[in-house]
Amino acid sequence: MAKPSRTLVLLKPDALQRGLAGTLIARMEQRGLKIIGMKLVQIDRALAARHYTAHVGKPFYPGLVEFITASPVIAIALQGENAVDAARQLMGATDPLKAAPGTVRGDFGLAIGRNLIHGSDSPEAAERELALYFKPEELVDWPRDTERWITES
Ligand code: IDP
Ligand code: MG
Repeated sequence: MAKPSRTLVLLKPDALQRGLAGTLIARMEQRGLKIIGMKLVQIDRALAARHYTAHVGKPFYPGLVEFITASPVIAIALQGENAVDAARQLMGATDPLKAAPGTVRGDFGLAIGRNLIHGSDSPEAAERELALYFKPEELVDWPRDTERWITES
């Protein structure tokens, strides 16, 4: 049985500007991932720097900060078996032109700097990133009545 894990997803400013938030949330629900936290957040430069600390100094970093701080994001905490991997698979490759059809980036994106969605890339990154957006009490570990129809646990 896979270990339940948590992950952080951000619907980036382009997703909200384009009116795709509901569509993208629906994809996560349909996949069976359980939402345990969600909020609208205006990311400031300080939070952007903490979130994207691994990318500081890269050529695309200044543009990335401009983009992610340009208008609000929706931060979503997901929980489920292999939540990190499932969310990454649902997002698709970083470059939308390399993302498979059926993924968010493959279906809705064209440009690497406008790729709609963020997902943590490991359980360790997920816990670090979740703490940037959510207080512990804002994450609700609720029992889902349909759980046995979605997982075998
Ligand atoms: P990921 O979002 O698929 O995990 P990362 O390599 O962690 O990809 O990069 C973080 C974000 O930085 C990407 O989602 C994208 O928005 C942006 N980014 C990464 N590489 C480039 C690039 O070469 N040009 C422009 N933006 C980039
Ligand atoms: Mg990443």
